[in-house]
Amino acid sequence: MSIYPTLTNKTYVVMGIANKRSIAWAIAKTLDAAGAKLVLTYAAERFKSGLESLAADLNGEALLLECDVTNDAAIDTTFRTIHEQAGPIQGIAHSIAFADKEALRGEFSEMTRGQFAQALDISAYSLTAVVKAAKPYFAQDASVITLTYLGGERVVPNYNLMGVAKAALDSSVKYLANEYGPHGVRVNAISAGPIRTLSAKGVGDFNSILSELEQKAPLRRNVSAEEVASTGLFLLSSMGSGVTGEVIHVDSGYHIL
Ligand code: NDP
Ligand code: N5H
Repeated sequence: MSIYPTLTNKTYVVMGIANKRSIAWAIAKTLDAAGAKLVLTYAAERFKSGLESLAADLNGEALLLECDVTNDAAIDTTFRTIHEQAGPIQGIAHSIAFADKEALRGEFSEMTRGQFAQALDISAYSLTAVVKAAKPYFAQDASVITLTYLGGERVVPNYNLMGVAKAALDSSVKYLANEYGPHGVRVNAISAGPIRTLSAKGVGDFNSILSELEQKAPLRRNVSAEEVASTGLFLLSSMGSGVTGEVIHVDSGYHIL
C-alpha cells in the first residue's frame, strides 16, 4: 500500500500558474498525480491559452477559470462556479504575489502609497478574500496553503515592500487559521527558498541569494518547486490533519541561521 494520500474525486483549486516554472504548477502536478480533481485559475484572458497547453499534460481533466484577485465580484463568481461544476472544495493553493518592480530595489522608503496598497492587496489581502469567498463551499476537512518568503520575517536586501506584504500574509494565515479552525478548515503557509520563476526574473540580486543559500544552508543546496509541492501535498491532504496556522520552511534549513 502506498503511504501517499489518494485524493481521487477531491476538488483542489490552484491559483497562480504563470508558466511551467511556477511553484503553483508543481503543486498542480503533484495534486494531479495523487488523483485530485483540479481547478486552475489565471489572472486574465491573455494567460488562458498558455495554461490550456500546460493542463493538457495532466492525467485528469482540469477546469480552467479566470480570477483576478483584485476583483471581489470575480472571486465570488469563480468560487460559485467551482462549487457548481466541481462540488465541495477540499483545498486551495494560493500562490499569488505582485509588487511594482521599481519598489523591489533601492531604498525601502522610496516606495509610494499606491505601490504599497497594490502589493498588499494582491499579495496579502487576496488570501482572505479567497477564503471568504470559498467559505460556503468548503468540504468538511478542507485545507488552504499559501506561499511566503523569509523576507517577511527579517530584512532581505531588495525584497523591500514584498517583505511587508509577506509579514501581513503570514499574520493573515494565523488569524484565518483561528477563525476557520472551528469550521474544520486548516490554513498554513510554506516559506520557500529562492526558486527561479517568472516572478523572480530580473529582480534584485537573485543569483547571489541562490549561491548564498547553497553555501550556507544546512543542506548546502537550493530547493526545487517539486519539494515545495510535496510539502504542499502533505498540508493539503489528511497527512497534515493536525497542522494549522503554521509556516513550514522548505528552504534547505536556511532560516535557522
Ligand atoms: P510566478 O510568477 O510563477 O507566479 C506568480 C503568480 O501570481 C502568477 O501566476 C501571476 O498570474 C499571479 N498574479 C499576480 N497578480 C495577480 C492577480 N491580480 N490575480 C491573480 N493572479 C495574480 O512566481 P512564483 O511561482 O515564484 O510565485 C508564487 C508564490 O510563491 C508567490 O506568492 C511568491 O511570492 C512565492 N514565493 C516565491 C519564491 C521564489 O523564489 N520564486 C520564494 C518564496 C515565495 P499571471 O501570470 O496570470 O499574472
Ligand atoms: C530577495 C529577493 C529578490 C528581490 C525581490 C523579489 C521579489 C519578488 C516577488 C514579486 C511577487 C515579484 C513581482 O511582483 C515581479 C513583477 O514586478 C514583474 N513581473 C511580472 O509582472 C510577471 C510577468 C508576473 C508573472 O509576476 C507576477 N508576480 O505577477 C527574493 C527572492 C530571493 C525570492 C522570491 C522571488 C520571492 C518571491 O516572493 O517571489
